[in-house]
Amino acid sequence: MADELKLYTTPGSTFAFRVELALILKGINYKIVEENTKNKSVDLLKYNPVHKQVPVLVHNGNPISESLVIVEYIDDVWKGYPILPQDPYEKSVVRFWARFIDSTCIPAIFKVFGSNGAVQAVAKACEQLQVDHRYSTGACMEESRCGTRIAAYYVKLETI
Ligand SMILES: N[C@@H](CCC(=O)N[C@@H](CS)C(=O)NCC(=O)O)C(=O)O
Repeated sequence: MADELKLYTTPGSTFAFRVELALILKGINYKIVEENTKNKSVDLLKYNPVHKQVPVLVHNGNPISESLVIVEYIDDVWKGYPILPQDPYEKSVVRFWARFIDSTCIPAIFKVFGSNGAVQAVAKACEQLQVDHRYSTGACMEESRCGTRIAAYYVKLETI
């Protein structure tokens, strides 16, 4: 029986886009279920009762939440086009930076969006992005650098 994959998303969600990118890289077919985050469906609340957020990937009826967890799930189930390195140490480095970006860079950038360019918010985002630029190394980090440069462009810290 073919796999049934449904991705609960909302327009413009960068977290859901991260999951779509993984599915596209692996060449996997999936259906999109578009959510209105101001009026969430019963299914979304059932599938992600803890955070009540998109993205949620439902694979043959099993829901998986949190974009980084979903990307790792996809990488574990479909072996073609590996996303994470196989070497345990290299894998831990990628996980470290992915969590760093989610826990520090993204919140700092979101604060800039809501701050009308307030100096303190811009300075904080700049500091977090520079940490990423300074310490992330290796080929697998190119993606992260590229992501942070695009983010820096959007918050007008850098020109591309
Ligand atoms: N840590 C979550 C963040 C997901 C997230 O922030 N989703 C937003 C859309 S981009 C959402 O569902 N917002 C609605 C809400 O929080 O009520 C992940 O990585 O999946």
